Amino acid sequence: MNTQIKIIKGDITKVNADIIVNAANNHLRGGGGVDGAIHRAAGITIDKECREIGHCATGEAVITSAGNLKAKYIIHTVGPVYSKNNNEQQKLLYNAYYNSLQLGTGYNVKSIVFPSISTGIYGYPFDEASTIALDAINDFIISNDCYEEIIFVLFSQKDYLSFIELKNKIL
Ligand code: AR6
Repeated sequence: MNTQIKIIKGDITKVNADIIVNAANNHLRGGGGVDGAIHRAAGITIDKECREIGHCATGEAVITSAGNLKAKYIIHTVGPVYSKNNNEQQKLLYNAYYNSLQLGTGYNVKSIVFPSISTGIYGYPFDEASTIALDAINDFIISNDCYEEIIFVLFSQKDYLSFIELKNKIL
């Protein structure tokens, strides 16, 4: 099976996919940005599941049901807070994507959608973060073909156009 990489613009809570990935915080408490939007749309059962799990280390991923969303699952991953020239952070951002993809393979799903992790409140420069995201996805699909579709959803027109340009360069 060939995995398609799709890039769309819009609100992740409206995207049709089996798994929605959330850019969460270590305590799994719904925050602002995409995390807040996902928790609001999914409803209170997700808050409860997240409280039971309790914690997610940066670069790791955990899974819950998707509550009121159309998706089957939400994978909550935590990206790093940006600071300049930090190799460890690059690796943690890479891991956030890779570990989310890996975790989803155990759930008999065909599609997964990512937001642009760490590029909002956590301050990662968009192009740098997107390059890491594309590298992680590329590495993953070389040895795994369980997803029919890996989707990126970008919130702004500017991010959407930049991401397409980077994808054309990298993949
Ligand atoms: N759909 C798609 N993308 C969105 C949406 C949406 N509804 N809303 C925002 N974005 P951020 P982070 C984009 O800040 O940097 C939370 O408080 C946004 O434009 O949501 O990883 C958590 O609890 C940006 O490009 O995530 C953590 O504390 C991208 O999503 C912290 O923020 C990521 O922005 C995580 O910060």
